[in-house]
Amino acid sequence: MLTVYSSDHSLHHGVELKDGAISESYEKPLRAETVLARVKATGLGDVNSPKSYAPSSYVGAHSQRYVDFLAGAWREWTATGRNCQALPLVWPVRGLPGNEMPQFIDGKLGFFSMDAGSPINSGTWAAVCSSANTALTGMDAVCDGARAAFALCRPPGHHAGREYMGGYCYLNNAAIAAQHCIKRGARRVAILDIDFHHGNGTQDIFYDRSDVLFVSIHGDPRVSYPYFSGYANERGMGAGDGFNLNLPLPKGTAINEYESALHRAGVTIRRHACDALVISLGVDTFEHDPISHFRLRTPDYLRIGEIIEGFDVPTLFVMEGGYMVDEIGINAVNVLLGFEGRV
Ligand code: SP5
Ligand code: ZN
Repeated sequence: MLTVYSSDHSLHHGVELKDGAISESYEKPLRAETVLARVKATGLGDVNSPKSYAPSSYVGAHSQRYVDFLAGAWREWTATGRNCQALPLVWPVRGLPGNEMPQFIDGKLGFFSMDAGSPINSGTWAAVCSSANTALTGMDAVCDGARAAFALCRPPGHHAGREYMGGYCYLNNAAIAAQHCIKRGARRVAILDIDFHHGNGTQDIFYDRSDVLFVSIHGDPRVSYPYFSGYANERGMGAGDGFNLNLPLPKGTAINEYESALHRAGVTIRRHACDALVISLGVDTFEHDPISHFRLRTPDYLRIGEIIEGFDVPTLFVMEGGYMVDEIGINAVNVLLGFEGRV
């Protein structure tokens, strides 16, 4: 299958608050390079660069003012005399009115974020655009008739909501691709999120819509990030009621229980009778992932790909998380090889 990849991802390299100190983020450039190396080593198929798309292509999944914020954040931050990474430090939580967009960058950072996991530096916007364009290019291939394509996106996207960044994410690549597919004439799209973490951003974007079904398999939010969404009783609202399915699983989940959840997801996805399927492909479900709690093993990812192929829908794979850098390439590409029947 076709892989879409841009080296522009490396323009973004973030920091992270960990154990009371700032350190290099788990979400680092080497991740994407490791996956690309594996794509080439296995002969998965051609590797193309993304086409360029206007930032207006990101509006729909996101609001115009949020896209404007991301595009201008670094300039506004450095205009205050600072040259370090920009991080939010105050948030409009329950009890604070929080409805008014602040005019100053420090306030905007909090207004447009869910956590301090998405730092902004000089290359962040360029990298974020290349990541979204990678997903859009992959979706164009699928809309043009490909059975499947792989968007090797970095930074990831599924924690980014309509108006907020967080969890290493800025633009929601999977949601932008799904929206693009609808814009190109698809009547129904499904997004299946198999990253370890709940895809809260994707849920947020499509929560009140019936055309884009969202299904997520993830660590129980009572004990896993992002903590404040991902419960089974979140089923959508208004026209979207019944078009959001969360399948939280306990710490320590291994392939048997995981496969059952995947089959449940498949039943709902088939019922949606969609024109295209987007897979938010995180491999932080791996047994040795440094920040997660599932116990999937390397061969399990082949099986996951086989099962997804059985859903029988044109499929765009969009790279999300996965932080065991030594294995991330093997595990992510195993899903794709499994899909192609190369097991
Ligand atoms: C795209 C994606 O996978 N984002 C994940 C963001 C997770 N951010 C919070 C990480 C907190 C990790 N703390 C666990 C420490 C284990 N030693
Ligand atoms: Zn994740």
